[in-house]
Amino acid sequence: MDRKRSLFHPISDSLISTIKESSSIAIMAHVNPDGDAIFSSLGLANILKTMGKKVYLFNDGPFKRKEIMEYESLFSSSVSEEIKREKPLLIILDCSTDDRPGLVYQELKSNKTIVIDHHASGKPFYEKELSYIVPSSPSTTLLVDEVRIALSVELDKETAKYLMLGFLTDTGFFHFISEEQAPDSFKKISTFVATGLNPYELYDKLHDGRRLEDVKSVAKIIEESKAVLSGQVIIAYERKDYAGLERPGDSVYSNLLEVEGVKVVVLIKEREDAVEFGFRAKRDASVDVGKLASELSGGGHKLASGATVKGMKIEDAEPFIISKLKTLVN
Ligand SMILES: [Mn+2]
Repeated sequence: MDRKRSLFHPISDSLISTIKESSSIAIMAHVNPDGDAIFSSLGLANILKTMGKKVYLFNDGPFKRKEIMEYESLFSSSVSEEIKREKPLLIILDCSTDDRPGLVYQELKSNKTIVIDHHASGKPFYEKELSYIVPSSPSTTLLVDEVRIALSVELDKETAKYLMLGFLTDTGFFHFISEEQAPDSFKKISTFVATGLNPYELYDKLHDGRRLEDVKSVAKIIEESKAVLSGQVIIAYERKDYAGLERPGDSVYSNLLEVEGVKVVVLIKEREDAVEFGFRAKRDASVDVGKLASELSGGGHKLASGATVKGMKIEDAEPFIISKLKTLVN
């Protein structure tokens, strides 16, 4: 990558003027929200409120992850008739396909829509002029900050906290950031920190407060994991009876990616009438799990992705995914 060029390409004038001209705005992100989905929603909401806009926050949930639970009450999962009549501008965050924003989206999908996202794969469902899609960005929150700059809104401490938390969850606290992403991202982080944020407090917010039972549930998943394809792939299972409170994926991936010789970690999640695959690849393994996921109609990035295969039985998942990965890891 050309080092002189910014990681974040310019935002179209029509996107900025559309926001400026809209008095009421509805914000949505993907269902089963993660930190980036919720914190980009909250950060953008703050920015728009500073501009005097009426802002509605929507998300179908569920708010399972510890770091987003406390914000659930700020989000609505249904759209009132009044809001439908108001026809707010829709801004969709962190979604690469039109099924990701969930059921609330169906109610407002005929409204004028802006999409801000950093996913590389997926089926585009947006108007190019009114979208800001930057796959090289480590999080959607950093793109929201670019929009803030283009709107000439000053950064306050609370907004900076949200934007930084989305970045930290999507990069596993700097773990998944590439050398191409680092310089421009760190410039942004320095402006966030300059508002008075303490990185260690944010680290604690993301990592502390687990219940011992949850940590033990993660340990159980790791205990059952196994190496295949000469140790290049580790497969783990999140069974239907998994009882941990939060989604265990992040802890499972970070532990198993530390194993010597591993290139890809697969988490096979047993769901009602479906199997969900989560993929994480080692940076230096040159395996693009984003491509693999999009082959399975899923989405994600080169190093982190996921896909759901409907109707698949749990016992078929492992041979299926091993046959897919066999050619990729060699
Ligand atoms: Mn994201």
